[in-house]
Amino acid sequence: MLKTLSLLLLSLATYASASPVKVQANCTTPTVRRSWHDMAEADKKAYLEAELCILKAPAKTSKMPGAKTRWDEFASLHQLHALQIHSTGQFLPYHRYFLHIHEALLAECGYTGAHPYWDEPRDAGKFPQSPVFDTKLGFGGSGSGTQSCVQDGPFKNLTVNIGPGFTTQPRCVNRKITNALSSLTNKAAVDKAIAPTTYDEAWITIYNGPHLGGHMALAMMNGDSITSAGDPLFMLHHGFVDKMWWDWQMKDPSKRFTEMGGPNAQDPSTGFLEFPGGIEQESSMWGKPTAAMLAVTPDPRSGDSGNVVTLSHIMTSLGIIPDATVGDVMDPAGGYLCYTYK
Ligand SMILES: [Cu+2]
Repeated sequence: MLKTLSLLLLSLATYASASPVKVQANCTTPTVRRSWHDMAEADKKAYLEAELCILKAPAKTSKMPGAKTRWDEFASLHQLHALQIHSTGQFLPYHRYFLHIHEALLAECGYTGAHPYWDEPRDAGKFPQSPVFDTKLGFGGSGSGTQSCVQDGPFKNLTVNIGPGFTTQPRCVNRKITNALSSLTNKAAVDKAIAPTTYDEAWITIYNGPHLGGHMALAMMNGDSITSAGDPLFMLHHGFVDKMWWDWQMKDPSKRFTEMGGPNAQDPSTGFLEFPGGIEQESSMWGKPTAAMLAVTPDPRSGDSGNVVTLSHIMTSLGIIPDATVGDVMDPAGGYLCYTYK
């Protein structure tokens, strides 16, 4: 009996060290994610201060190649996963998990409030006037110079060491607003993006619609699909993308909180949906992952039995927070996550 018990304890301990065990709590009081427009001034300040703290904090793990700061480690995750979380079925769940990793980093820096998003349709067609670009209570405006470095706001003169593409070189936080493209995130575009009745169609219409529209209008980190997460504004844009998925799910919750699909890695002949030519041709733009990057990049089929994303698919942050499955993040108020949108 004693022997059985100690064997059991031993196997539990082995299991725990091999894969961190998640605590599955109930979600009784979800945090409310609000658009930047509607956040209290004090919350905006606290949020921006925490972002600055992450950008300045030294790296904590040695896993992400080229990362010097905590922010670099986070941006690196997006770079390492780039060819499996864009133009694939993983796009929505991984970016939802990515925002959850961001929440953990914000908490390390003392911010435990709700994650913000940007209700882009409110500002579509007039992005430059958005409160998001405020120099004191926002992210600063459009950058200038050859690198489009932001010239004002909290993120001016800060360095990110991840990117461009699959390189790791120091560069400024940068973006360039093209207002003519900002109408791509208007209400009509959102309605169209969340109109499909199957996940297989919806992830594509959200991806190609307001998601890409916002990226093109903002050109964060030189418009780089691999490392645009280096600009803190990315989190607000992807908060909006996550809300589109949630709005789509809420039209038929009993079905759509469990509906998953799509390929778990890019088709090499297609590559990114936003660029023609496939992975090989695209790599002339941003290079290829280095051997050090490939060594820590997870298998895109992780947890799936084939090439299609399932609820068992395992997502990783390389140790920043425990791994999670796609099933864990399907419902934002399901217990693993605990938030709602207003
Ligand atoms: Cu992304």
